[in-house]
Amino acid sequence: MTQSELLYSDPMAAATAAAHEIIERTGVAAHDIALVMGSGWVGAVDALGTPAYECNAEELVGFLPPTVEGHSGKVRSYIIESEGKELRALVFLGRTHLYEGKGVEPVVHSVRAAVKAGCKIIILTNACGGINLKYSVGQPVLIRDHISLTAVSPLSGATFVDLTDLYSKRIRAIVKAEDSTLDEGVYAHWRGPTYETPAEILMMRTMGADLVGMSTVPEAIAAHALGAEILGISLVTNAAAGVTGEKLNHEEVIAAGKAAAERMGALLKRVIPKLF
Ligand code: 8IG
Repeated sequence: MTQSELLYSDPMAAATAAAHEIIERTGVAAHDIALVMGSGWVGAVDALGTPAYECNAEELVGFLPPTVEGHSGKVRSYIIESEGKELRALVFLGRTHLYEGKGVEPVVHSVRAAVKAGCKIIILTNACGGINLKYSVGQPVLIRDHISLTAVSPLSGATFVDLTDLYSKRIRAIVKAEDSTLDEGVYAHWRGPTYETPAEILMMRTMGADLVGMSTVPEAIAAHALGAEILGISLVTNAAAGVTGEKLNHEEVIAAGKAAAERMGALLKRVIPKLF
């Protein structure tokens, strides 16, 4: 069986195989936390220092080559030392999205591998559109809850997982204690690759969504189902369709992300030791 066949026929076995490769390559028996860095967030990892290990994701079982600009497809291992603690962080630079059309298995493969490699907490970052009129471009927002508009779940079978506290209240409280300016919002998951129409954004706002993006939700569900605690942080990099009358483009996304990356990287470095 090829690696790709294993990913689709037995995704958990593929995740376990990737985790064993990570353990072997890094020499770390159990990582503590994983971070998935979305569009524009790659600069935030500079604050974590120099990685102890790095490889291209596609060298590991079940990972696809990257397809989107700004998603470099690297896996890194960091040592985070603070307050007398020494933590191991697994960092994924870039992710696979539903809009790539390869199904949900590759989308959630990294977080499953991370949990299998020991991670108890998963930090999911993304760039998104702001639906709530109070947000400005470049503002990071903690995800409080989500609305899945894709009808896609990474789970199948009779796995009735409770999602009441999907985005950990405990972790959100710790992060907000560190930075009281951080707001919280509801993230709507849109398959893409098209952005929304203005009418769809009005629908989402009416439903109670504050943010809209094309990632994070399947990963949060898959990691939570395996028992991990989740923190989601969205960087508002554009006003959603119809909010300002401007058209949306990918360059705007990359530029706004870079500007906020430094501040968020420093925040993550301070916060991570406080989570354990
Ligand atoms: I960055 O406005 C980013 N990602 N669906 N809509 C959706 N995804 C996004 C948007 C947006 N901005």
